[in-house]
Amino acid sequence: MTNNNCVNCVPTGFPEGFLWGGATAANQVEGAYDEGGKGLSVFDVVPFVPKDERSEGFDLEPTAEEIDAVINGTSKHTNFPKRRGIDQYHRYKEDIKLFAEMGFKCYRLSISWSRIFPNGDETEPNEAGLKYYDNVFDECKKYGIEPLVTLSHFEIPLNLVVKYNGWLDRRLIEFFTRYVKTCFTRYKDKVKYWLNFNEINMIAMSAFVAGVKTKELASDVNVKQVTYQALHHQFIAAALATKYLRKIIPDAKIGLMLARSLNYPETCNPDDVRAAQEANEFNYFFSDVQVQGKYPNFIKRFFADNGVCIEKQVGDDEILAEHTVDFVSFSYYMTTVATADPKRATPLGNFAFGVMNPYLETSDWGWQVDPVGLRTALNDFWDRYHLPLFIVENGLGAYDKVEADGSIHDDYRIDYMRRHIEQMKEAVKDGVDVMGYTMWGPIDLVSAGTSEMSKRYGFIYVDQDDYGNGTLARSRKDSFWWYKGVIESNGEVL
Ligand code: BGP
Repeated sequence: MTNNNCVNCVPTGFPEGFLWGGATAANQVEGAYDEGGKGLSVFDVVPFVPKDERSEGFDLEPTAEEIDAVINGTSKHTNFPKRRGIDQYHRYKEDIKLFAEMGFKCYRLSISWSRIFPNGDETEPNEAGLKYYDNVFDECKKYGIEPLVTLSHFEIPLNLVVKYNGWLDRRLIEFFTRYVKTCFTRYKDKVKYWLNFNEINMIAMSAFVAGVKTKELASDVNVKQVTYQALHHQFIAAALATKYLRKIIPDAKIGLMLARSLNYPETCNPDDVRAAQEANEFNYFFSDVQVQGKYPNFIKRFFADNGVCIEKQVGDDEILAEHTVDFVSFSYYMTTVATADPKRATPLGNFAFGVMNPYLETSDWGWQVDPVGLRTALNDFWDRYHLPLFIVENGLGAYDKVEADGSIHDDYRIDYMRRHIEQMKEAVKDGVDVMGYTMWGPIDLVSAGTSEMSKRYGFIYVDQDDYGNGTLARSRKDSFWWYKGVIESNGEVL
């Protein structure tokens, strides 16, 4: 019970208007990679590689020859799952209707840049691409679902990769600015919540997500130099997106998006504690710049130690300082354990590096499940920034079994979600301002890291396998009904 005369009054649950929903990305759901005038995007050339042939960690980058071969149709690969997604391009009405049935207040989706500017560097947008998203937003509106739109979810037009080496080239700022202004102008009456770059810190794991072909660099080139130069261009572009949003849709809000990595020290050995602190600071670097409007001192030390010198132009500092974000959004899947002994650290999940935590369970894909860590991560963020927080990805990738009658009893998914939502609620009670929760993959989709369909996140099952076989029919898993109840009760019935 909240007593307004009492200094220690705390919220007892989720606020009214809390944005419950789910999140997807164009390249993982839309398919129709060459329809409606769309150009190729970077993930359209990433093939499916079976588990036993895959390298550990996050390595998606094809070589320049492989990209050429895909473009010329001479590639040895034939299975490119992100080209087909789950065919949402043709089925968005059915999918949004199912989201509405669960009671979604918000649907996070991305615009595919190469649907709007097929080559990325032309001056006029593609009307068919713009129209597609008009239809999608109208469909959301029909059910009172608020769209939350990511401008760039690892979806850089392939032409910008081939011709400019992606974000390494400063001209990308101009192209991106043209694209975001086009989107803001077109959708100003339909979209009030925007995100700039999905998991902007993923660039540190793979610069290819920003279109930079690191495999082609000469052996004496410092990959870190290239990576952080490309990132600098993204930071400027993100700040300019804020600037133009304020002009074009003054009542809209824009957030950054970070892959949140909370690092625990392996022991209380001060060296391990310091290793964890460094890892946490490194994670915060990507959000600090966008919230505080400048590069933090600790990263300048990191740059100096690693021979990185960011080339900036006159005015860059002012752009960063003047156009910071309105809210902080992040994905949360796992936590990591930092050690001072680099020999003991190994890749974990898509983006993490560290040692296994003996106190946590591990998913079928080796991701360590840590609901309490979500509460800690939320509190840490809040203490640092005092800006509204939005969990825009959280979920469990798992194998599902379809019973003879078509039902899917995914109690493991319900258990995962329940425990995370409980901890999110604890954070709300701690006084953290959380504006919403869009779990990842409300409908099964193609995995970002592995291009698998069999790694399923959804409340809605999609009949398709890793090779594109299946009817694409949608069906409700047990978790569908559970999440509906969660939203209906505003998080009271878990
Ligand atoms: C994040 C991405 C998403 C999503 C998710 C799950 O890194 O922003 O696009 O896919 O991770 O990862 P995966 O699909 O590899 O299981």
